[in-house]
Amino acid sequence: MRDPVTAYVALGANLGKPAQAVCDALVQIGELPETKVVRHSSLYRSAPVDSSGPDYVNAVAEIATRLDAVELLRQLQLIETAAGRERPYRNAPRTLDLDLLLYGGARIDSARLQVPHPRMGERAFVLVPLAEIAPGLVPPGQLDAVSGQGLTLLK
Ligand code: PH2
Ligand code: MG
Ligand code: MG
Repeated sequence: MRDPVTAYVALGANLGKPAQAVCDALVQIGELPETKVVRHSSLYRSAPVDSSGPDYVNAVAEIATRLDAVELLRQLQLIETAAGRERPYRNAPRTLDLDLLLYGGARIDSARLQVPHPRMGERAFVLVPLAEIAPGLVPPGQLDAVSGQGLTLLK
């Protein structure tokens, strides 16, 4: 069996009960086959960035998984769908968004999946929680660059 891979998943929600959806998703990710949640960040609140609707709740989880990246993505999308995720248009407000940020050191550029996530370096709602649990992965200059995007600690 393959060795576990360390991967990072960004969680976000701004419809329904966003904090509850993010907490439930952390549990569900830990229940995926061949997968455990190693650690997760605090929850953060922020205004929508290139999106609309209520404030978002965001977090990042570090996982160890034996699923390959495409199967992990498929499983994450099943969790999104079970949480009532609809996709009426790009960046629409959502009940749950689970984005695969990093999968070991892999670089993947397919139609369905890009890893590292192409926009992760621009977004405080990803970089701040990621730096909380994996400071070595976020260069300080990158954090400084997004520090103007308001983000408040939820719990
Ligand atoms: N996700 C987006 C677009 N905009 N803004 C915030 N604050 N949080 C998000 O998770 C988010 C967003 C697309 O996935
Ligand atoms: Mg997203
Ligand atoms: Mg997404």
